[in-house]
Amino acid sequence: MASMRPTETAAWTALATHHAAIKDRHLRELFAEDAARAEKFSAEGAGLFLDYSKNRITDETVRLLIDLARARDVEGRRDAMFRGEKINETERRAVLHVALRAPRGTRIEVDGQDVVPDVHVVLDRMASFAREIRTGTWKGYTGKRIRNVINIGIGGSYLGPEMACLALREFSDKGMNFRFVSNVDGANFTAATDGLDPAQTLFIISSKTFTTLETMTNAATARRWIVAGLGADHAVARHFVAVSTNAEGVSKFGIDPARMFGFWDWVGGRYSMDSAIGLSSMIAIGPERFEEMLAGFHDMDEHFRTAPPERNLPMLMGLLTVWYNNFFGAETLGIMPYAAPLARFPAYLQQLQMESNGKHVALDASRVAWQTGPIIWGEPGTDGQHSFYQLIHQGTKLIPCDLIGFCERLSPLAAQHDLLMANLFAQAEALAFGKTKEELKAEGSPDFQTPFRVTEGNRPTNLILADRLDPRTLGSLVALYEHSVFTQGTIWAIDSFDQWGVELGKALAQRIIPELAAEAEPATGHDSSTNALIARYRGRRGW
Ligand code: G6Q
Repeated sequence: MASMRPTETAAWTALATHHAAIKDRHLRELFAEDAARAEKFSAEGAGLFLDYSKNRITDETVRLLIDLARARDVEGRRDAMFRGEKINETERRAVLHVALRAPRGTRIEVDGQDVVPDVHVVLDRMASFAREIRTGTWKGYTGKRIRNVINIGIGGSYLGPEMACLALREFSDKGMNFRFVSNVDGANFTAATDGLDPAQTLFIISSKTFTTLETMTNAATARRWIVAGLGADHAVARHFVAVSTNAEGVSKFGIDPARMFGFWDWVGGRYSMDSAIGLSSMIAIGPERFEEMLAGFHDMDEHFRTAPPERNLPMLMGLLTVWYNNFFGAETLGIMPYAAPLARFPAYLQQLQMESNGKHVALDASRVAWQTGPIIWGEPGTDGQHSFYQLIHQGTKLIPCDLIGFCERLSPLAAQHDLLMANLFAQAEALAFGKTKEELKAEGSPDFQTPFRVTEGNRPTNLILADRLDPRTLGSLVALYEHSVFTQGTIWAIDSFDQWGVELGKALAQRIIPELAAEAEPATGHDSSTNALIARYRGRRGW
């Protein structure tokens, strides 16, 4: 059994000593010393190539980080996850998103029962429904075919499908529109339905619990929109399907359970884009392409399960995050995809990582005495270069970044792809090596300006390079981060699979909702600030 406290392991102490010894070393020196550095610090798996040589590490760092992984038994806990053990300890649940992409015939048991056949039953039902929609066999209430698919869901029931919809647009049915409603702000629903014909619109109500305030509110609004638009209550049957684990809630809402696509309590919301929550993605790209995406996920699962730590992409990336987070005191991690279709990938990873590892209680129920999950943020390159990269290059904070690029272009504009990739490589180079006073002088920089133009470099990056942004690669990329998050959470001895802070958030507004009603007495039960804000809002909302 691994020690509960990572900081008490010999590996942690050794890393702290090692950090003191190398923290001031510059990537310029490290590269100058070792001609084989790029080759040594790169690894490949599941279609992804990782160059991690521009990190502030030496052979010794990697060795010690792997010692830490061993001391925390990352491999043992990984195997326990794959075996279906209940490693989500605070909810006493198995953590089996890996079963969602297990090929037919694989056996993964939860409480003695093989779950893989159930996964494929749902996938098959999704596939036949997706085909009906894509071919137009499925008709709306008035007999028109469906052209618009709107996913109503939030958090884990939204971010993955929306991210994938943008990322895989090139592979999608261009004759259809895919839109997403997540926010309880009515403006979201209004914009998503703007200009759409209800007769051609299908709503997918995606909610694991089927109780989430935002989703239930938007689902009710959608039902009214369909009934008003088509003039009949029973139009609902042809225009709504559900994705949920709550069959009773679904049927109470008025959706026939035969039109519900299920999943299971061992799939966490933020780990669910490859479950039935991905129904909108499957309708967009078709069942075959969706299967390719699952194969990409599975490729990375196999890589994570079998590759030795020194060549294991998710382990290496997880360990590097720990290195900066816990030893350099870095607070954030930037995710910069050099691919416009990955515009929502940083937001997706923000939930995946921050909801998983934003925890302050260790598995032994004591408060952690070490930093846990970093703040995740990011925007696509090259856009970010014209805004916040300034702070990464010349600010006072250390911000490790993951830069992601693809060798093949998806757009027909070949020359532009070279420009994009040139920027990616140039940024990684500039962040690592910077520009010295001497170099600037040699380039003719005026003396008064030179000090301000110096960039120190020594800013670490991981560079992930894949051949093509396609469904299979997207699956591998998401699984890479899922398992990196797992590695980090295991090192930090926290439960990466609960989300008690989110549960709290779900309850918080409930007390204030009735206090906003027109006929309610003025609120007095809160602090003076909250009471006054409620009063001001009620006085000014304009109705
Ligand atoms: C994910 C979280 C959270 C959840 C949403 C939606 O891991 O638990 O983001 O996905 O709150 O929940 P429902 O799917 O139950 O509506």
